Amino acid sequence: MITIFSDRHRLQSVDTEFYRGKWMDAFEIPRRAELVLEAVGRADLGPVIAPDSFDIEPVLAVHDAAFVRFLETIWADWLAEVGDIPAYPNIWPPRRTRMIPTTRPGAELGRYAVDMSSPVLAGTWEAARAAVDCALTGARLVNDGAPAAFALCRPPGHHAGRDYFGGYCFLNNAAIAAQHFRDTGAGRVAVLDIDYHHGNGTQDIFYDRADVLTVSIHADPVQEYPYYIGFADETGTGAGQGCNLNLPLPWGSGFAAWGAALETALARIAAFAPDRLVVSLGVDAFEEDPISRFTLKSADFLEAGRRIGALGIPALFVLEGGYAIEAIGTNAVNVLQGHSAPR
Ligand code: OKP
Ligand code: ZN
Repeated sequence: MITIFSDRHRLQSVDTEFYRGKWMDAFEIPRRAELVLEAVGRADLGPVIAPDSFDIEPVLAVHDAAFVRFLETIWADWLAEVGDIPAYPNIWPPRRTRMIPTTRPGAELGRYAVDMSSPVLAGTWEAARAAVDCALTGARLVNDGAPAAFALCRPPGHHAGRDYFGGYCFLNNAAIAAQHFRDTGAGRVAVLDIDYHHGNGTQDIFYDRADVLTVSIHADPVQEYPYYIGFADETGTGAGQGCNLNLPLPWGSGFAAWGAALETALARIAAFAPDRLVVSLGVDAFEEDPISRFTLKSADFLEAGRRIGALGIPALFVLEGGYAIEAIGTNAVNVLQGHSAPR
């Protein structure tokens, strides 16, 4: 399996993040991607290539144009007004607000940001674009006949919606790849999100569509980020009714419950009979993950990969979360190796 990796991911790097009222050591750090890359090498998974450069069109196919313009330009505005420090919102718009454009970067950040976990830096736009390029290059490899490819994306993407960012995510790499599959001949595409956190951005992007099935296994949003969204009764709207499946599980869930949810997810995907599968590959359901509360073991990720592989659908894996530094590489590569294992 080919891995697509760009070292431009390092342009998104902070030492601390604001969490529960304190500045803590950041969880979403460049080292994560380097460790996954090392594990790919150790496992002899296959070649590692740099991404091709794609233009902005596939990004605009899923994200709002004004939001994309904001992401591209906000750093310059922040730098001019505030200086060379990470850019955070200083207000969020309340309900029933008119959302009139402002001249101030701190207010524009609040218009589009959902939380405090995703500061914009000098290199954020370039890093986010590089991650998109990795996903699109992987999609191209799958279109060219590869049974699977691994986009080693960082920053992650699945919390980025049509016109919002947060949860360490700026552009939705998996959704952009899924839409690209549609735009290059796939009639139906499924996105399976196995990250511990609900793939709210991906759900948002495809919620009213029948051509892209979105399925997510995640912690109950009553207890866990991103909260408010990801409940089992969210099944899609309009033409997309029935094309979103949420499988929330309570804190403490292990492979007994998680593996059963995966079976439900895979049965739904098989019934949908997609031409392409995008897997939002977060490995933060791991028992040692510092911000998560599921109890999967490293071997469970191998089994998950095997079961996904048994679908026999050409698949693009897109890295999302996973914060247990010592195990993230093993766990991500276990999914990929399970997927490639002969059956
Ligand atoms: C991104 B991905 C921990 C609290 C939660 C945001 C979590 C984003 C998870 N600092 N902050 O889905 O792994
Ligand atoms: Zn996550």
